[in-house]
Amino acid sequence: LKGINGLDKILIRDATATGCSAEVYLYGAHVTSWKNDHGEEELLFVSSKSIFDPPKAIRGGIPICFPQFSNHGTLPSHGFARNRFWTIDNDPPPFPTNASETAFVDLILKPSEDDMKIWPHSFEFRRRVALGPGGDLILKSRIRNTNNEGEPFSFTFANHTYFSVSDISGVRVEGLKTLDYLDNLQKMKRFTEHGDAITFASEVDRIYLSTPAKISILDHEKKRSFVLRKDGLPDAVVWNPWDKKAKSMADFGDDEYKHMVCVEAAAIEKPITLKPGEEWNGTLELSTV
Ligand code: TA6
Repeated sequence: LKGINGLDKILIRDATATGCSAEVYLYGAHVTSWKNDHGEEELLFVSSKSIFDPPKAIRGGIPICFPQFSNHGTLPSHGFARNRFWTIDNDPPPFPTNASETAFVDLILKPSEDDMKIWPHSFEFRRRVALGPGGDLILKSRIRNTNNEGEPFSFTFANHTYFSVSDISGVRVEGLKTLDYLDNLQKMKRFTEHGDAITFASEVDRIYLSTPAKISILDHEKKRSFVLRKDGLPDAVVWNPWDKKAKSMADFGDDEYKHMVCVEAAAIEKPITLKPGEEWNGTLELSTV
């Protein structure tokens, strides 16, 4: 399919249930829409001001941060996977076919010569976007060090998911109590979370460390929760830009911070190191209750 600005996108539909679907742009392997069987409404936030014009990343949906999260390293912020055109991976399914997946697409990214100039490591990054039972969204990442010999490489990673919420002031993130976090608004100083839930009354930009496999995001007004289930992704970033930072982003509406929250299944505190031939798997499953 042709998406915005003629960029290619793929729509996957749940052949069995009605209304469940997801769409992913080849640009960035970027998921920009997810609808499950709870009323077929759009569950992800994409900014109305997102420019869909490479090399700028799409604002919203689920950007992939690889091989570097944020500015923790020498690459551009969040690395370059979200700024590249991926291809459809027709090789033998890199992921065991799972009967519960009703529809999926497999995409693959390998570094270009230019990429090797800024990050001199050869890799294969395979990404499966799938729909599961009830229209759950399943995101599988498999990254392999394809250097035959030579050096291992290390990377940090995040599924930078923008969830659509009715009003950020009625949102609670649960499951992170007693955990340590690094506060990006205070020079990455380390704190411990004492609250039962994270609520929002100003900009929040934190990396929670060694988090549980399940995290919930409650939307009070909609009486609905997002549930994240993750494996291989120990950390979780919680971000809302609030008003001032929102105004500073050209591809983000001034008031849009009220209708989104990012909770990002990630691997940041302990970079992942792969020896030649080794691979890493990270899985994130999103559902609503
Ligand atoms: O995930 C939170 C964060 O690292 C924030 O610090 C903010 O920079 C956000 O990502 C968006 O980054 P981007 O490069 O997409 O504008």
